[in-house]
Amino acid sequence: MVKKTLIAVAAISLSAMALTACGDDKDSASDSGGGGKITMGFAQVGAESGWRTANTKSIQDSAKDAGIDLKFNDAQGKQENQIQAIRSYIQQKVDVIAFSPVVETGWDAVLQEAKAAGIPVILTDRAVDSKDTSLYKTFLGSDFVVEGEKAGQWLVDNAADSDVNGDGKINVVQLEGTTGAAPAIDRAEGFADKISADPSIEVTASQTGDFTRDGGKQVMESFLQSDDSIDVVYAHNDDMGLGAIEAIEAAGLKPGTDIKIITVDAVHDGMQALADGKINFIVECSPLLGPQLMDLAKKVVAGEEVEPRILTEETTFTQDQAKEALPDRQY
Ligand code: GZL
Ligand code: ZN
Repeated sequence: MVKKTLIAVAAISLSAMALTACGDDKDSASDSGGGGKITMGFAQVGAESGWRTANTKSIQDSAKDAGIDLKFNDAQGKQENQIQAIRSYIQQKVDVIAFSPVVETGWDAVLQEAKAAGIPVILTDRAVDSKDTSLYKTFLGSDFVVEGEKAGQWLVDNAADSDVNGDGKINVVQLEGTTGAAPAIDRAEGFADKISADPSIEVTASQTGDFTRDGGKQVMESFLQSDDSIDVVYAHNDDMGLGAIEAIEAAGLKPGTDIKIITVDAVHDGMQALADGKINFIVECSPLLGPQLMDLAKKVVAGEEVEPRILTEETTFTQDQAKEALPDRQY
């Protein structure tokens, strides 16, 4: 009896070992490190705005929820740092690379290296100008031209109330995002396209505030010093709009009343300013790309086909809508 039991026990433990062994084979075959976990290398732009902070949180939280091992790098807004991070992910043989390109140009070489290493790349948030779309599996993010169009259309629809100084012209100053960044290029393009429908609306000054509050404040200070007939500020993100508010108030003017303000993002502080009447209209740009990114990563690593372009859902907010939405906002 004892002998039979011993043989049975040995057989069970042998098969159990075989299972874990082949399990290991699967792991080493998919080269995804211990326990079949996917490893993702993410190269982030930086921490320049409230939007970016919310975007980073969404990516980090979603990786945890998805059981994906995330290697994360903050490039402090420098393209060379992002390229370096991507190269290090290639050396570490991660299963998938994702990043938000700080500017549109200069990515082909490093993307070729990732392709040669057989590591799939997912673009999030911002686009690249590479003509060879085989260099990345998909681009998940907003349509920034549409965001600019929504901002411009609001101004056209509200032109009558926007000529604050009553001189018959709607004098707009524009706070641009980071020079060369897709959102800056596209939000300017969409806005200009829509306001061309009304010749009384004119962008009389335009300068980059680099998507930061301080940048927006400094540029707005210089605009106010050189022009006392500004009716409207169009800021490519809430943070520069919030900086402009500081400059407008320091000049003894009422933001949202003496000078209308239109921004993009709809992060908490922007929505609060909108609810308080200091901003007049916000076009939403959702930073919550994490969950979709992790789903895409699993599909791409499994070799499944994915859509080449995935647009994020987003809306717009007036003052009343901001008051209503604020309590439930995640960021
Ligand atoms: C847009 C994103 C922009 C935000 C800014 O998707 O790239 O960068 O609008 C952020 O707030 O800095
Ligand atoms: Zn005017």
